[in-house]
Amino acid sequence: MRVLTLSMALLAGAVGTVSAETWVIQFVDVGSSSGASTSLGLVQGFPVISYFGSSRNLKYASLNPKTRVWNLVRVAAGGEFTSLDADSSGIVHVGYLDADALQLKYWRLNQGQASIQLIDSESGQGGMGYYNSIRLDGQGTPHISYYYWRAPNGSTAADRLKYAELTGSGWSPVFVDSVVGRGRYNSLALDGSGNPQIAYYDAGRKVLRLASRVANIWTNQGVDSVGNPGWFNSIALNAQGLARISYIAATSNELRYASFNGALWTFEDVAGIGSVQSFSVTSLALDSGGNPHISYYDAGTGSLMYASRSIGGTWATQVVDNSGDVGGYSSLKLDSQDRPIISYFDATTLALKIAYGNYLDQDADGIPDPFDPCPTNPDCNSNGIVDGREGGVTAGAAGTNRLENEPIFGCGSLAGLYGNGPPGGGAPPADLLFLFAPAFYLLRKRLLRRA
Ligand SMILES: [Ca+2]
Ligand SMILES: [Ca+2]
Repeated sequence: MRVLTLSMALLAGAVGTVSAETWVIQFVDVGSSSGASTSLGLVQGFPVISYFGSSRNLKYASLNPKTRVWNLVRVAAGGEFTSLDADSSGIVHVGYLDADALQLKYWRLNQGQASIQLIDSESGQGGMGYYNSIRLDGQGTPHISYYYWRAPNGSTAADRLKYAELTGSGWSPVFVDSVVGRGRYNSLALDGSGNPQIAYYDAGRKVLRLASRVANIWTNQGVDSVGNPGWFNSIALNAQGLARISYIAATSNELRYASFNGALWTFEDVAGIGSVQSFSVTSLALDSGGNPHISYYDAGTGSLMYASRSIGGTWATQVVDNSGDVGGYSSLKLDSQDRPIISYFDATTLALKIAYGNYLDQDADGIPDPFDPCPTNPDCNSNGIVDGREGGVTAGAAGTNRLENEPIFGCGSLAGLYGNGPPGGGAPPADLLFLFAPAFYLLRKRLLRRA
């Protein structure tokens, strides 16, 4: 049985216990056309972000707890879509697509010691696609859901949802759902016993699905089939292990929220999103009371948005940032006081940004007091630039270890896609657009700028 609740998006603070957040916004990486595909974590309360840096690199930004400076590291060539989780001991785990090799890889950072492992690959022309989601269980063991995109013969008609977890020193990939056409958008959550649940999109039937594994047996169910739902989903589990999922219904261009009570699903249309773009990622987090909070992109206004629902069941939405075209690929976390922190892509300045909700910022320089090395002077280095707009510094000797040292534009050239010239005579094939969306987007931006 389907229960649909339409809720008006109320002005923030108008009703209920949801208060209007104040937002402090900082530029994290302003170089190398950075920021698409971001994933946020917190290490002892300090934010860390894995992200995609042009032309195709996995990058990593971490706020140094001692210096309060953002350190930026280029981790690996080929890295595109990433997901990050940090365990309680401060070890950072990142899953990412190596889009050069179409391999799913794992980067682990422990107190400055880094390593990369191959999670899954395919022979011939085969390989993995865009979306992946990594989560840690109570023991700090990483689990990841991802998308098998292309078969060895180059066919994309065998695409399916996969899952792997680290067992001992190796990964054990399995197909979660044997039906093709499923898994392009996927997100993973683990319950208190480490049992995985994966929300994913069924492109064949245009259905949001949920797969779960109990006692080593995978089952799945259709969740929602109204309005082409399930795009850019993000899953979280409540204290009872029941799924909550944010996602986009693509026909109605709506942000929707689904919650399960063990027998029935309830659906709420939260807000309109204008239109669906390649970076219209939603990101869901539950606060300590189990209330949902969602960051998302409104393409109608080019804004980063934030939606919260109070205990009373009323959704409030709020503009977080609307300076330029911002808010794609957002990633939301709540800190120990349930304050929201969001990483996202600024498509106008091509920067990685972060927004902090309800943090104090005495000098209004975009850096919250707890993270500001100079909390009462907005231009501490007297260079005429407000400190929060400067971005971080590329880590060298004083920063995190660098694994690879390739030049910014040295790898992953789009020339392989388009020959030596830019794409002309129509759009690239949909599957390429999908896989290389950030790279294509950045290329288009550059071409438009030159024009
Ligand atoms: Ca400040
Ligand atoms: Ca300055």
